[in-house]
Amino acid sequence: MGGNEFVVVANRLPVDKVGDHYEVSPGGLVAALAPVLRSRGGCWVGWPGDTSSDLAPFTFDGISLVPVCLDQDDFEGFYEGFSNSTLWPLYHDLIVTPDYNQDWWERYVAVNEKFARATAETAAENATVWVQDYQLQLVPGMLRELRPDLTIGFFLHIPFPAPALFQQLPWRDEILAGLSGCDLIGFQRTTDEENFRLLTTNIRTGTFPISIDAEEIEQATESSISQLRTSLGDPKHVLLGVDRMDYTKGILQRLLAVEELLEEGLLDDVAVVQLATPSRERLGHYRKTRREVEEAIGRINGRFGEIGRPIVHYVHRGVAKDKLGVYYSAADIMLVTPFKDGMNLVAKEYVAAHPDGDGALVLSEFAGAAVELNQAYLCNPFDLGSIKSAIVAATEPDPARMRAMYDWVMEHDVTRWAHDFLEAL
Ligand code: GDG
Repeated sequence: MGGNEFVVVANRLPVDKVGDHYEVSPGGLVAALAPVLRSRGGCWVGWPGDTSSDLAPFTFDGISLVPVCLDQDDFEGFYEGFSNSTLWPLYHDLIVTPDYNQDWWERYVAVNEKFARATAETAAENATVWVQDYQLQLVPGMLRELRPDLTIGFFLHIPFPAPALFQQLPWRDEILAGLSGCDLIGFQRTTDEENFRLLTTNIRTGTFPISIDAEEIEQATESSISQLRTSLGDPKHVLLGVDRMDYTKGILQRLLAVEELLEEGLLDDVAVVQLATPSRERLGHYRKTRREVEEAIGRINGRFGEIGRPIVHYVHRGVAKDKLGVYYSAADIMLVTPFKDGMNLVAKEYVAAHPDGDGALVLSEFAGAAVELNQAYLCNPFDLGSIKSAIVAATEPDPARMRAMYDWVMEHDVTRWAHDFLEAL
């Protein structure tokens, strides 16, 4: 037993190793939980992000961090395998086919055990523990066994699938047993919560849509915006996509929609900026997604671009946070077209960058964000015609719609999300 009254357990620690030191990894979750961790004398249990280090607990920026070290086999079986090749596609409604592999499952159990043990050792008597996301669904049940005194919450950042899909999982009973160690499970949308409740009703659940650190989104200056637009050739319409390079995000579909609009002469004088952060690059489905996206970009530029003036401006690297803010501010139309997404914080960040009501958000109905941002230009990403119509409508946006969404996002930020969950817990 340790001395921490509040423990956050997440797959990743909120730090990245840069050279031989650590830096806080930017993200809303850290921003929301850091004040709670500091004021309640808490700690964060998680994996440091590489398989080489055997790291002792350390304090960073006033937060105590408890590393759970993973070796290469853990990384491949637990992380790349069961988490990202089984659960991720299954919970995103089989956009690609999940692989069911007994060895990966055994690694998932073993790694969840490591997390549960580290948490049990660090939590004070009667402490509150908040477990995050699909990688750690067995931790609540294991913790309940080790430490019956704890109050345990769990939040699922990704969707929860319909029972008919979930029941494919050979280890469905074990996952449900793991989650039933919780005092409260939080979901992004009521549909996720309802899907879960069709399987079991004796666990307390709630819907808590996650949000962003709205104050952190800085309004870009006029000069940085006009500089960016000039570098794009001063087009009439700047369209923007910002995503991890993931098959759930529908990046190819939005490019195909733009291509058809150009072909039909329904859109012109346009520049598309697609920022895509590299993600899970050793997995075949991710490599295929990247290949298809890059092929489409090449084809669109070849067909409709001019020398020195491509249609699609593409970056396959991480972009600095302040730079991202300039892109959000400069974009006339934000394209968020996932086939399925727990929430999609990019949609909320874009809205927060438009306090004056300018800009337009094209948003998939299948993103959790569509529940709150229902004033967006909604589309069905499985229907190219629907994406095309939403883009065309967004070229003449109604500022009242953006203003309403802006007010909503400013009121419902990530601090409120964390507060609401912890209150309920
Ligand atoms: C999962 C769920 C849910 C992206 N590129 C860069 C960059 N980003 C930042 C964005 C945003 C975050 O990454 C992405 O968050 P999303 O919510 O859009 O998507 P996932 O990574 O899939 O997150 C999702 C979320 O968890 C939270 O619960 O909303 O549904 O899938 O904040 O700004 N940041 C920087 N450079 C980049 O190039 N600095």
